[in-house]
Amino acid sequence: MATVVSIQSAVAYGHAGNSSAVFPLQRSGVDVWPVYTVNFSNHTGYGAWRGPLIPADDVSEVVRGIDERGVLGQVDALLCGYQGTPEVGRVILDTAALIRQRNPDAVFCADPVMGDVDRGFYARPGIPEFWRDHVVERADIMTPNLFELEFLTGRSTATTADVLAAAEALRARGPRVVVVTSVVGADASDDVMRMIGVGPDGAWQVETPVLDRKFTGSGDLTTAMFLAHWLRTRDVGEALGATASIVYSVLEATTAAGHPELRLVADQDDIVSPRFRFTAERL
Ligand code: PXL
Repeated sequence: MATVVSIQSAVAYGHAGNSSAVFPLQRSGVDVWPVYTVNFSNHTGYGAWRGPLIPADDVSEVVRGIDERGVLGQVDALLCGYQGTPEVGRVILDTAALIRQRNPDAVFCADPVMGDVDRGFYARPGIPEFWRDHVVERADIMTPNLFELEFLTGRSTATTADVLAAAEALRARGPRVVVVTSVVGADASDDVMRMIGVGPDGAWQVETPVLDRKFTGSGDLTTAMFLAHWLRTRDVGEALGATASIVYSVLEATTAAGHPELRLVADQDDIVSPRFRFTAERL
């Protein structure tokens, strides 16, 4: 069984950050040690929310407490996403270094959550630059959406070749594996959504139908599932296919239920045996 430390937000209502990642990881057989960065009522996509950002020193104390149990060497991966402040970003980088010290084989999987084509940048000022200037060079796996990939690399991505070139440019700066999510359009049909994964053994893509609504927390679910299946298979194509199958199935169930938040609990069987199956193809 894999073990993951996941440093992300908590929301009481709904599913984003750790509230979107922890249960699906557990349901996939991954032991998760969640560390929280904010304690919000709901995700920020609602435009209003309440509850505190957790100060960086407090986040750091929680990690230190885990280390004092002498167990960080058991950790296979550190997962991180939405960051409330750049100070918490520094704690995440320190944690990545500490885990690597305790287990040199551990991987650091970072989802550079900062914005998307619909909302633009929603991370607080300084966060996008922190990702670009400090996290990219330290991460082993990164899962930007197309909007985030363009910011991180300063490239525009009108075609599949552009997406691949940008993903390779990001890989050249650090991460061994880059998974680009929410690839719509470019030179493919407008009714498919693609994920494109690039790793040491080449590039892969997987296509799913576009669902006619927006979701929050789906990126957090995607990164968590990719990490779970990457740890299981160490194969970009396999992990991409499994991830697309699970995420599309959950989003389809959420859409059918007309629910504003991901149907992760009601639809949990799709995490283990998704009703819809997609396979990645080589690019
Ligand atoms: O899905 C990313 C995310 C995570 N955590 C919180 C958020 C969001 C996106 O809006 O608001 C608290």
